[in-house]
Order: sequence, then C-alpha cells, then structure tokens
Amino acid sequence: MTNDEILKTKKCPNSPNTVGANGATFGIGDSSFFRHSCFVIRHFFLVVAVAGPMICGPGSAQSGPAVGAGAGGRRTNSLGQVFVPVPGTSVLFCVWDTRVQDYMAFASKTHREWPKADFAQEPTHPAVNVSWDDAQAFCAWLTEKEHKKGSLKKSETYRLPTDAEWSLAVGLTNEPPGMPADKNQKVRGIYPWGRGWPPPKGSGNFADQTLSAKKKDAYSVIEGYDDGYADTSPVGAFAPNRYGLFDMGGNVWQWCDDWYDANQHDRVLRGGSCVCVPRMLLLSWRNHFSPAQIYNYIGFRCVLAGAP
Ligand SMILES: [Ca+2]
Repeated sequence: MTNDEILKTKKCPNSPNTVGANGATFGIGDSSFFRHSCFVIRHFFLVVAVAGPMICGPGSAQSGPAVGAGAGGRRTNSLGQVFVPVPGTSVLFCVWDTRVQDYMAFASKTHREWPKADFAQEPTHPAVNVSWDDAQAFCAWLTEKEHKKGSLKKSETYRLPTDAEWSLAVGLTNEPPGMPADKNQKVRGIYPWGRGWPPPKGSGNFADQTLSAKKKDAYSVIEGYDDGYADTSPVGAFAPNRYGLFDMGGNVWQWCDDWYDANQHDRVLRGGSCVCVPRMLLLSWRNHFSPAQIYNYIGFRCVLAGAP
C-alpha cells in the first residue's frame, strides 16, 4: 500500500466539482474517500489496501435491437465471459464488467492481493478494488491461460478497451479529436438511457433512493429514481444497450487503456458508478486516476482483440 503525497486535504462545500488529481479539477461524489470532502492531490498512487450497459430504457433514443445469442461473432471464453462485436471497432466487447467470480479465479491462481469491498458482493457482481495495473495483469493472465489451452488463437489477446472504443460502444460517434481529456464532457445531454432527465425506471444502477436510505451521507442521488441497489448490482441486472452490453453506465467505473492527457499520470475511467454524482453519468464524462489506484466502485471490462 502506497499513498504518496496527499498534499492538501480540506473539507469543502457540497460542491460536485472540486476534487483535483495532479492539480487538475474534476467532479467528485463517487468515492468513499472523497464523500463530502474535497482533496487536492498530487501523485495519488495505490491507496486503499483496507479498504458493469449503456443501459437503454424502453423507448430510449439510444436503444435498438440487441445482439443476442447466436449473433455473428459472439464468443464465450473459459471463464464464461461473453463477447460480442461492436460496430466501428475491430474488437469484441465483453457484455459484462469483469465479475467477482472472474477476478477471483485470477487472484487465487496468481496469489494476487485483492482488498475486499466495504459492502457485500456476490460472485456475479462486478469486481471492484482493482487498479488499472491489476486489470492489465488480469488480461495478460487470461490471454496466456487460453493460449496455453488452445482456446485462443495466438493472434488474439484480451485487453482493456481504448477510450475511443468505449465511446463507440455507447454510440458516441461525434466526439472531438484529441486525448480523452480533450473529449471530456464535450458531448452534452446523452446518458446511458438516452436523452432526457431523470432516467426512466429500470435504466440501471445509479445513485438512487436506496443509496440515500442506506447511506445518509450519500453525496448526491437522483431524486425520484430507485433501482433497489445501494452498492453494486449483479452484472446483467438491467437492460443491455443496442449492442448487447450491460452496465455501460452506472454500477462501477470502467478502466480504459488510455492515458487521460499528455501528462501521462492518470488513466481514463468511463461510465460512472452506482454512487457517482448524477451528472457524471453523462456518456462523454471521463474520470481519471493513477494506474495504481483502487476504489470500491472501480472495475473494468475486457475486450477481445485480434478475433476474425
Ligand atoms: Ca443504485
């Protein structure tokens, strides 16, 4: 556990946009570290050793025919993870965030340290408290495992999605050029459920009234919305997006492969979580953390690259 240079920590007003990493400013509300507090942080590395679909509601502008079982290119791997093609990319996306049962197989086999979440999780919940480095190690382990088994071609590898691939997987095709930081929040008004506010009932696992009831100090929740989960929910508990991907908004933040900006200090996270402030559910919203950071509401999703 390394916690390097937390330069200044101070209480702040109930503002949703005041946490700085490496001196930068970005939105908060998604962290048990940060709840009700503002931190200016530089070099915030691995901290907490103690310590899932663009969801399209019925009638959503984002919804469409899902890619279901038997559709072209659908693959199931040795962990039972299901992968489907996403138009515009050359990869197959796992339909779920990496589950507890998936990551447990890796952590057990490799004896990797894995701090538990501070809430109860079932095997089909998304794995959390995994850093970008952990996610990379998982992908490398799974690739090697299946190469040895012969179930994965030598040209095929598992990896994290790029920021650009993630955008295409939620239908964002009109973002500006540049690094993820340049694209952050640039496309306005499009959420996992489509356009409009608040989300329709059953749109996904967001910061809701159940969270508010369980955690009286919850930073911010969506008024009038209740999905029944205060913390993480099983992957696939809500409707998938048009490409058959679950939890591409809410549940847990998802690591992407890219650096956030030219400073190359932080990696990118997408999708928001079940505790993030509501406006962070904007599909163009980027979060960013050190690649060694872990957190109760950060997970990841794999893609399969090199598949024909
Ligand atoms: Ca919830």
